[in-house]
Amino acid sequence: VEASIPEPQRAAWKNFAPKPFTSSEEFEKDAIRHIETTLARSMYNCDEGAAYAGTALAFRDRLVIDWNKTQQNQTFKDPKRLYYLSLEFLMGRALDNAMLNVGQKDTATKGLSDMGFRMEDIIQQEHDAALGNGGLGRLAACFLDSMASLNYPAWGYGLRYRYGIFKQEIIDGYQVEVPDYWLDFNPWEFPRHDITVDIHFYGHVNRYQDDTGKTVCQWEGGEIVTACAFDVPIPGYDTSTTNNLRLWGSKAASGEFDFQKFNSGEYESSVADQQRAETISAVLYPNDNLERGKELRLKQQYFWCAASLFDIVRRFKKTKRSWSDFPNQVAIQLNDTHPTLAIPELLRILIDLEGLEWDEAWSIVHKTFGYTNHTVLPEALEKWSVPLMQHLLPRHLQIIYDINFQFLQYVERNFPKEREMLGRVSIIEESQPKMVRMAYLALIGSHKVNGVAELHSDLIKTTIFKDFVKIYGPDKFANVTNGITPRRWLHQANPRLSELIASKLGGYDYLKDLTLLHKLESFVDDKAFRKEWAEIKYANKVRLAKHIKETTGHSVNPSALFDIQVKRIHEYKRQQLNIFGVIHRYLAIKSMDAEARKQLAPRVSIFGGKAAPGYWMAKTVIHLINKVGDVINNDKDVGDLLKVIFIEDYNVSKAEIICPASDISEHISTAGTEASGTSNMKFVLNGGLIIGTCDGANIEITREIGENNIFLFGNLSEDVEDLRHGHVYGTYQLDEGLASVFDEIQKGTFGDANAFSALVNGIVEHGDYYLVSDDFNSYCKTQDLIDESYKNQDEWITKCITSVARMGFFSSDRCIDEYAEMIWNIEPIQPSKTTDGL
Ligand code: NBG
Repeated sequence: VEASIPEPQRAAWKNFAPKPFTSSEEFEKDAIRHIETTLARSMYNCDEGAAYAGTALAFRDRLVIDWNKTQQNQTFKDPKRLYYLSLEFLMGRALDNAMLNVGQKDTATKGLSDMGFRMEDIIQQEHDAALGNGGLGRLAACFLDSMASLNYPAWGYGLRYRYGIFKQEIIDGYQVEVPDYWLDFNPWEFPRHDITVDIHFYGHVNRYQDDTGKTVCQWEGGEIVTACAFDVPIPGYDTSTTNNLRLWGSKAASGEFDFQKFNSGEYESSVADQQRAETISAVLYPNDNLERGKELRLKQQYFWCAASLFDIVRRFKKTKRSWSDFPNQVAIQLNDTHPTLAIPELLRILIDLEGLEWDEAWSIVHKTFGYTNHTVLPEALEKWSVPLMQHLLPRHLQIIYDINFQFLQYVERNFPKEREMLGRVSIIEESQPKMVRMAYLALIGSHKVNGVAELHSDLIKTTIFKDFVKIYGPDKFANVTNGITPRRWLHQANPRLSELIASKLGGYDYLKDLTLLHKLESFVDDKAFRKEWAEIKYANKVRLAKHIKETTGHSVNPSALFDIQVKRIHEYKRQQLNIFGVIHRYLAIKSMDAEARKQLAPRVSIFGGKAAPGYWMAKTVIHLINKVGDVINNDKDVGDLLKVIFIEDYNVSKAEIICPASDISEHISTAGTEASGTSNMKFVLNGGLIIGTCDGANIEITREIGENNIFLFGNLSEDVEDLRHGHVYGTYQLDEGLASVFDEIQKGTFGDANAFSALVNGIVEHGDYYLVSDDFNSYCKTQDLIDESYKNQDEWITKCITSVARMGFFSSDRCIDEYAEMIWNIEPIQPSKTTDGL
């Protein structure tokens, strides 16, 4: 490798390769140079925005040096790499994370202060990179952080949406969506104008026999759109490893066709073609746990899969290895079914373009892919109509039929007495129109399928994939319980707590091995430690109260119990249960005498989260929360005893303020519906307790921290089905407490009752699918228990400290090690020590 570099070039690099700053003066020099020369601003117009840009660019310089080195080191050592295909990466802000991961935040804080700026204000200038909806996208972002921090050779592949998840405004209590154009100034991406891939859509397949008599398929006609690479550096914590996240943007192919149109005066239509091409990567679909089968979404999926695979194959081919080595060099993880087309696409490349036989190609493909399932909700399982797929991807549909044919033959051979199973497990659903079941395709094309928490991984084996356990045996299925990165979710979001923990544990090693937190248990009785712990929680609540004041105008008392539910609004997550509970509490307070009121811990119920723009029921829930807030917050008789706050536009950077400030957070999905949840982990890691159902990762959190440290309630997942069957209109009894809540709503206490009738009727008349009434009493009683517990602050703090000490398992580092060992078969590679990356 080295020999290929001409001597003069090597000498020049040796002398003049840029060196990262090491002191606050050097940082200032870099930042000011960028403000002057990259931004063309002077001392006279260096506002906070410019100071942010200068700081970001100075850190970017640092990252790029490590990034180049890492890539060079990986090219040189050529280890097996992992490619994480995800349609969502919910990254949030990058600057604070970059500063902390490279360990130079203090240097920059000092430098900025010398320049007259406060670090907190500068960090706020950055726009969130919000290329995701919720947990699935944020998980992908945590995974990138862990993969880099653990020195795994890994890449992320995604789409570069021009518009991320919409911004939410609350107007008159209703959600209003505003586009999120986030790319005005984005120093964290590098357009790679030289890395492009032409992506083919539509057309037809020409099948013929070549000279040797072999059947050949050629995909012809249709249109081409070009994918351009945009690279984002992902710095690891306390390592120079800096991995790559490659996002694809779409643009019109600069083929002759357009040029001819342009020359012949069809300017408008040539521009229209261009816009049509750019539409592919224009916008993130704003649905969480819901699929709607839109053609543009399928185009996005293929565009991104095809570009990523071309890139992966190109990199592999450079090493001149034989194809059978492909699975030894490449692991591809499918984040949900969104990238499932990568399976037929790799088969197409191997068979149609590289001339491999089916069996050899299939064996390569099958060893290469792993598939993570993130939901069992039927409305979220992707299916694409056969006619649509035939139209857009004719060759892929043929390949899918071929896969299905081989698979069904296998099933028939092995289970000759169970012919009725064939229809159930077929990739093609025999409906009108026929549909391609993407989860089945992903499962059949992968060597491992995993769920994201124990209960969920068990459930997929007994529900949606039951037949497949029989066909393939249980070893094809695995569990990898989700985790979160402690760098962002503790160190960055809660710097004081992180520092306090470090002071007890003798340093920050626990950020690299979160299980070290267990040593905190020996300090649980340490008076000074407990005092400081409580002070930090209080300060974090003051910080959130300030945010609430600034954004909603409401003053909340930081000494009150902060009860928080922030996540996407969804019926299965049951924000409706929470707000009905709030109304119930309100009615109880109204009926209490002065003495009883004195006994009650004041409470602030805090909500946040977006509803998909077309999800009417979810929007109704937001409306109800805001209307209930209007009434309660203005009821002088209630005062500080109860406040209801809806935080607008919940996103990653707000979560960083919110998670450290909870006393209680709510994770109250109908049992069996929330695959894992990850904010539950964030809240506990920041010293808050949980009220939750026996669902998703709540179960493992309970096992780790102990059942005395969590407030569980509600029916269990094994009982859900029977309870639903029992909900026959006219025969079943609504919970009494809930009935009184509904009466109040119907009286018009919270405005026009008709506005909320769908919500109420969904429970009273339409079967209460999410078991709100069944769980209501247990929920309210558990909330009362929380009031009691909170009064004993001594015990409460003990619970909090103990819980944090036992959260080590939930680091995303542990997940990534599990994936690496069990599914990807990859090893970390040590970063190179030399400057040229060799
Ligand atoms: C979500 C689940 C969450 C889980 C995340 C990450 C989808 C399809 N699923 O419970 O609802 O924590 O995935 O695994 O978005």
